[in-house]
Amino acid sequence: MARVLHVETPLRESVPLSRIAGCTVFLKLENTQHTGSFKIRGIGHACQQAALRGCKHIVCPSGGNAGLAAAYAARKLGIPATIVLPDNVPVCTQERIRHEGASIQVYGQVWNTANEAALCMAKEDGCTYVHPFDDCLVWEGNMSLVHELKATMHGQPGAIVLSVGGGGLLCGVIQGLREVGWEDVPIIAMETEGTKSLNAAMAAGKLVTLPEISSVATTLGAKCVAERAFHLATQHPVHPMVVSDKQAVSAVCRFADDEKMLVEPACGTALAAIYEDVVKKLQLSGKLDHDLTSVVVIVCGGSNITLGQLEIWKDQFGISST
Ligand code: PLV
Repeated sequence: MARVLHVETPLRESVPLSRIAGCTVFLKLENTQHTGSFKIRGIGHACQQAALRGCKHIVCPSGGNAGLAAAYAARKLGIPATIVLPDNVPVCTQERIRHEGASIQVYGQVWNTANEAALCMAKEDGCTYVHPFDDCLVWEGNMSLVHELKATMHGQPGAIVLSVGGGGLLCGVIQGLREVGWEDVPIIAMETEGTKSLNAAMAAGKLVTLPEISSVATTLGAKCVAERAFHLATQHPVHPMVVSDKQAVSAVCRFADDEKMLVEPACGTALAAIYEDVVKKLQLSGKLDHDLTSVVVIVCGGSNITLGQLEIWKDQFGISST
């Protein structure tokens, strides 16, 4: 019997963010998942299906959060797991993964290198390779988020804001919107300058592989988005937008002050759509309606953050405390 490994997350109206945006902002609090990010939805579903097919060992290459989700899912399903990480994943996340009972292998400086190593390891008999974003089971699992929105909201949102790494969340959200009949809800797809693989692909009209990843939003660091993410983004009203690392970190700080929650820069990247007036600018340029009923921000969460690390980034970017 398949078991659901994610929880239904709260949808909370944010007065501070609504005041900034000039319309009602709802926060879909994926940071409240057991493993601290939305990743458990898709990864949990993929691991479960692997277990049903008799998988003996899960191998997952990750920037941290997918690995944590895979380690949690594997523990719940009683399967051993190996999580393959690049060397920029902080100790705090590595420890959480180990505490879930998984073993860790560290390869290279970016997710793509860790992924190559994971693909080799997964050739062993009985191993199942779980991709963090480019897998139809992952998209299917991520769709549950939209079904929850449909069940909780009184009408369809005016727009949805989310971060894009490899585009697994984007795929799940677009597929979910189609399934609930909300296919005209625009998506604001946020990336940092150093991880802008979707922005680059949309500008070029084809998939683009970035020469390097350079951003504090490490979990958005996929050199190329999934083909399906690019394909869906050309069919759906998607506005790909970019913020700087400083803006992403500043959003993390302001969100902690406003909502008393600590998230990593990958999530700050989505929150910066409100804090840096990205939504307002899209309205002014006529790309989004002037009178948006509401905006839903997917607070994707993330474990790659500590108060100590935040202090270091604040110093690095010259962000003062409020
Ligand atoms: N993180 C993946 C890929 O990293 C991972 O292995 O953890 N927000 C957070 C907090 C994330 O952890 C991720 C992906 C994203 C957003 C982006 O999701 P995606 O890849 O589905 O677009 C390299």
